[in-house]
Amino acid sequence: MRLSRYFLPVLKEDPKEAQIVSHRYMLRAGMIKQQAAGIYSWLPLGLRVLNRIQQIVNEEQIRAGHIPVLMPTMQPADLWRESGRYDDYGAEMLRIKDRHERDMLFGPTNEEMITDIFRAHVNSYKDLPLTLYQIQWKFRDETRPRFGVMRGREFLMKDGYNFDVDKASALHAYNRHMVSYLRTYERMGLTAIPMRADSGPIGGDDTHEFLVLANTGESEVFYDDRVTALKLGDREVDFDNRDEVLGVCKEFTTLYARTDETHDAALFEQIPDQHRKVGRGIEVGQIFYFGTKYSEAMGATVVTKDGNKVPVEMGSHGIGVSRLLGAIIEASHDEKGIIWPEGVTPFPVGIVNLKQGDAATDAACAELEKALLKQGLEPLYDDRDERAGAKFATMDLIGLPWRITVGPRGLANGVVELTSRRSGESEELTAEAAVAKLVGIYAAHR
Ligand code: 5CA
Repeated sequence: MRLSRYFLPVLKEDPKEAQIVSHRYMLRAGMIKQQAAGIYSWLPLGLRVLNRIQQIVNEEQIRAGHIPVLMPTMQPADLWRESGRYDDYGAEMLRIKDRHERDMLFGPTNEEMITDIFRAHVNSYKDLPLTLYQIQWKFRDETRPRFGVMRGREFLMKDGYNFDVDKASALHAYNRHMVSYLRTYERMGLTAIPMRADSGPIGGDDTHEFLVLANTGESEVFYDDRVTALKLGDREVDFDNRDEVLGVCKEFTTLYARTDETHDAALFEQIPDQHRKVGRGIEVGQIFYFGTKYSEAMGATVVTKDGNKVPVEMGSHGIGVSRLLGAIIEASHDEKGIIWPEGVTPFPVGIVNLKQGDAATDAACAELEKALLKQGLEPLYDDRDERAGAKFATMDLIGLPWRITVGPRGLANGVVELTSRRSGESEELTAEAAVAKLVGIYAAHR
């Protein structure tokens, strides 16, 4: 992509409505535009990151054996009357009447609808276990939408639902989600800590939230700081092996880590002083086990091996896909702008041409662009007729993790400059060596 032809409406001034750094940078970098309170358009750069995040979520769900579906955003109220939540959900639910005066709503979550799909098509233990998930827009008429995509009214969520024949199998599904989420967030360059939480309007007795530590987070968190050092890494987990999956969950949930909703002061005091921490966190996901809450109310049953008809065991599992952009920026930025982790960056590398219009420099940039494209690394090439300082400032603001700077002086010596956004360090090397180095770096992320 050439910047001269792209749509990157960068703002020079800090937008005054933005109270936190991620919101400020998303507006300044031309990633989103607000259309109403808590409702945003996704501009090209923001959409690229949103798509990367969705891709990672999809890959990790499929790795865990979960199956994608897509349900509508609009739902009939009658489904929610069956579960009893139509009255319970309150003012957060956006209620709409169609032209026939039928009660509809913009879905805030999909337990009822997925249960309806299940009961229409599945009735035997032989078809279980089954986990269906989607990535779809949700609407919650939040009292205080704020911080940009962090607390939106319309927001993108991955919501997954497991169906199992008994409680032990459903708890395995819960654990499987926990492990798949750990890997999902790590691939995005995040440390997200599973914390025991409260189940709120979804219901049920087992639930964990995943929190990214950040002082702008909306939740107060209490934890043993040794949890922040735990990493799943690229170890292979057999998602069908219940003991192995449970083992990973135990590894990540044994140290104390809770939100204020479930905080236990007595337990907390037992943590050694130097590891006992109170902080704030951004909730980027939550998993729930709620058993037969919805299946019983809505008549979703299966026949077991012994021929008994039982309500199916369920849980639901969410990831805040659009919120993740905010969380990643809160966790990874400096005073110049965003620093995207390689896993989610909108472009893997930027090219800065220091002397636009100079035939040799233009040709070297075009050739570099071609070589990168050939390796599947689409660069954002700043080919505008601008000062070097302005080009660097744009690159720093939009946060591509790598930049290649091409100028006549370097070319005279046969080199370009490769700069890391994170460390600020540069090295001079041939264009071929720069491409090879980036190929190596991104091999671990794609
Ligand atoms: N049905 C369950 C799981 S599928 C559910 O709705 N869970 S939830 O309420 O915890 O939402 C899942 C995730 O969506 C949250 O962890 C959070 O990351 C994200 N989320 C929730 N509300 C908002 C919002 N107003 N703006 C942006 N993201 C949100």
